[in-house]
Amino acid sequence: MATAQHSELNVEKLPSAEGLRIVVVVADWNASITEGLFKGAEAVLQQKGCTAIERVSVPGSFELVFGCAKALKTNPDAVIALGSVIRGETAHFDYVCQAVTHGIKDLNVLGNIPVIFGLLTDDTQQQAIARSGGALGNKGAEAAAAAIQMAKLSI
Ligand code: DLZ
Repeated sequence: MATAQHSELNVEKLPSAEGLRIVVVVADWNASITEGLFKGAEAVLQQKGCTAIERVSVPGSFELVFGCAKALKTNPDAVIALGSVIRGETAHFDYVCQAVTHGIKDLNVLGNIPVIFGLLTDDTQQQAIARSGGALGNKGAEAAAAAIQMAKLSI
């Protein structure tokens, strides 16, 4: 199980995002959580000078992979997937989490544009609140930082 850790997000140290076009695909399920994730991502992108942030909505986290695949066809510099899956009483949680994880991994392996994994997979709503702008930071902000770093990756 992941321990409750506050990440070391240092926005100052990130490269500039000026000139980048970033598509952010956001799931509507658990909307108050995913809105917090989007706000965190948007703030970091704007702080680093990105003026081309495009937001796309999908119904739930399961649809993030399709949304990201479509976004990739528009040739952005990076795509960020933001969703929140909260464990319920059935195995549905595991199936959705695995499908999204593998789907986004496949998009990264098969393509040449980074797709960032900003999916919260929590046992409770309190855990999701803590990670979407609460006591444990904002995983959307961290996803945006990863997107900038990966878009600027030079090898
Ligand atoms: C159906 C469902 C359930 C039970 N829970 C969540 C959730 O916690 N987070 C989320 O993003 N989506 C959930 N969904 C919706 C599925 O992701 C998907 O949208 C539907 O199964 C339709 O394909």
